Order: sequence, then structure tokens, then C-alpha cells
Amino acid sequence: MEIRSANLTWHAGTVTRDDRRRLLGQKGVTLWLTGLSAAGKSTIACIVERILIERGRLAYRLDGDNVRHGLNKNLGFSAEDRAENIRRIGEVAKLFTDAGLIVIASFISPYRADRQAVRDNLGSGEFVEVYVKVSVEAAEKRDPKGLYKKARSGQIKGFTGIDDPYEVPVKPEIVVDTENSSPEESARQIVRYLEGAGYLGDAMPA
Ligand code: ADX
Repeated sequence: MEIRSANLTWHAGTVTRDDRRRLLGQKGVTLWLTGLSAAGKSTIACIVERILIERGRLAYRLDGDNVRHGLNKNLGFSAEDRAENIRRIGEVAKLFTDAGLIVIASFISPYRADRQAVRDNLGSGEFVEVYVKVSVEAAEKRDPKGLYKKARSGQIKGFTGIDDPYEVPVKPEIVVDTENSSPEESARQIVRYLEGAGYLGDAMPA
């Protein structure tokens, strides 16, 4: 990426992240759901968001299809555009995490390097990678938007899992197996992780 910004100075305020942490009673974190189209990322993200809000925790979803309606509407699906898609989302997630929210980001994010860059841009313990696991065969059988069919017939080119790569996470914090667990079970597994790691309670990680 060409960097064109210059002559800038970071302007710090007097309100700190700790102030917001105390105010909200939670530690900001980005839950990053990655996986093939039709893996169930958005469905699981919605359930996690609902559970957290019901428990009095401020959660907010960032979703591939939604963000591509606005902020990223000028991006397509080349490797370059996907990288820029993830970079921008990563920056938004970083701001929301700094604000103290539990961000639930669901994007195919097929490239390891792009996901790693988001992780590196966040603080330690602020990025939790969730691999929403499904085989191409099972995703293709689900095909809720009819996109795999279009990809097979050549109507869509460069579709992830068909004629575009998906790089499986190497060391995700959480793996949810959507061929053997329901979306509710996967969502509860994710919330249990957050709870166990202390993101939701009084004993928040430093
Ligand atoms: S990502 O690869 O850049 O992370 P993102 O999650 O934002 O993708 O968007 C994926 C959504 O775009 C899919 O759910 C699907 O509806 C749509 N889509 C359209 N074209 C493609 C394509 N070539 N590959 C994957 N998804 C596509």
C-alpha cells in the first residue's frame, strides 16, 4: 500500500482505555470469524451477539456482505481487493476494540497474511481467531445464496473454495465444527471461551 499521509501528529486525549473498561465492565476484543462462504459465520455471529447483549455486554457485528454495501462497496474479490477489505475492517475493528466493544467480525478472509496483519495491528489478547470450519462439499450442499452453483457454472469467477484459495488458520484460538455442531452450540462454545478467558466478568485480563 502506498502511504500518502504525512506531517501528522497523534493527538492523545485524557480519557483512557481503562476508563472505558471500567465504564462498560468489559474488555474490548475482536472475535474474528473466518471460513468459507456458507460456513455459518454470519449465523453464529448473530447468535453470539444476541447472547452477549442479553448478558449485558456491548457487542457489535461487522459482516462481510454488510460492510461491502457501504465502507467497502468499491472493492471486489481479487486478492488485492480482499486484502484491502480485511485491512479496512481490521482498522474499524481496532477502533471499536479500543472503544471497549466486543467486536464480532465475520469475513471469509481467505488469506493468512491478511488475518495475521489484523492480529498484529491489535494489542495482545485483543484478537481472537475463530475458524468456522466446514468442508467445501458441505458448504456447497448448503449453498443458501446459490453462489456455489454459479461458481461451478462459471457465472462467478474466483469464488473462494472453488477457483480461489482458502488458507485454513494455523493456530486459531477457537475452532467450531459446523458439520457436527449446530449454530447455537458453536455460539455457546465461543461465549464460553470469552467467559473462561475473563473478557466478560469482573476479573478482566490486563
Ligand atoms: S473476503 O474474502 O473479502 O473476506 P467477504 O467476507 O468480505 O469476503 O465477502 C464474502 C461474501 O461476498 C460472500 O458471502 C458472498 O456472498 C459474496 N461473494 C461474491 N463474490 C464472491 C467471491 N468471488 N468469493 C467469495 N465470496 C463472494
